[in-house]
Amino acid sequence: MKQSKIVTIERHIIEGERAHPGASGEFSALLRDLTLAFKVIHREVSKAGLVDIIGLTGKENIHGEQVKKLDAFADETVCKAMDHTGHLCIMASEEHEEALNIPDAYPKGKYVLLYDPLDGSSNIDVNITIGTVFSIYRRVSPGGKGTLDDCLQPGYKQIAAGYAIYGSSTMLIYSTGDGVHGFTLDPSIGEFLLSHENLRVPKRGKIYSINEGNYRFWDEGVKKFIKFLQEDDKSTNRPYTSRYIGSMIGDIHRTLMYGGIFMYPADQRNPNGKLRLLYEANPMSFVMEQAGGRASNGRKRILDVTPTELHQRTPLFIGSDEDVALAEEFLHGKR
Ligand code: P6P
Repeated sequence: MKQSKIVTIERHIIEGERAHPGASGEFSALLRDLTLAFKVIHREVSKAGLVDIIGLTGKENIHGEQVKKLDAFADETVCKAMDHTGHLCIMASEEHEEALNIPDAYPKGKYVLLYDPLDGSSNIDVNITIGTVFSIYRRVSPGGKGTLDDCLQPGYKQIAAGYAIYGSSTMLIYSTGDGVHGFTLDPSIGEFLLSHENLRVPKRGKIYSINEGNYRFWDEGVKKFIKFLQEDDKSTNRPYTSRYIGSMIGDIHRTLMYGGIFMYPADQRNPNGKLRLLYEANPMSFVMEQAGGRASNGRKRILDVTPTELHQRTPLFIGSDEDVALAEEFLHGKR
């Protein structure tokens, strides 16, 4: 029987590094360190119901949201896995108001890590898919401790981005700019194994994903777009199906795999949208574009937005190229 090639993420990272002559190996080591954090978070998420780690910490994060125990655990796990490695000059977490300086005792590196430790955490207690999202940039400051400018770079400057998704299986989906690759964790050996090489999002899908409970707050263009997708017109592959988990990781991962569009628009309550540019929109947009998809804030490409603050929010329209382009036509009043 032909033994299928077992490709661990470590092997995939090293082979990717060899494709970039002159690569220092430091970037590969950074990615490997990050995958350790994902394995530790997977272990806690997979037994969350059995130990006293679901429920609330009694604290609020800077967004006024209740911090779940698993949120706090995931945040600390990523921070502790990365702060001493010498790869990073600074980090920023969706759970912390300020950027996270690398402790003085540790060497400073040439990379920047931005992360959302556990996106979708409001779903933890009901066993719905959640995930950890990350972005990696090269530093722009000259040396030593990193600065806020290192964190406030436009998304097209990302050199890698991806997410761990804790669902029916735990997967790691990431890109370093050479396409998107998916790895499935085999808990029996504790390795992420290549399971989805060169993921490509369909040019057009049949699924739209949005919280329809916000209908009354939407702009007219969004309302018209959703109504258009719901019309019965087989010649243009409509009506679409609606799917909404309420966990961005799950909704966008499904969109990546099946095609279609995920939307969290600005509305009368959230004039800048709800999702965070640095920790959610930028990394997911980098991955989606690398898979042949598209990501917009309704007016411009997400990755072209230059951030002005760590926790700024953005409207997000992300998924199949043709579906996002169609949404933009409705948003611009062209349809
Ligand atoms: P709503 C989860 O709290 C989250 O940040 C994203 O994961 C998700 O897409 C969104 O909020 C859901 O928001 O307003 O539809 O409940």
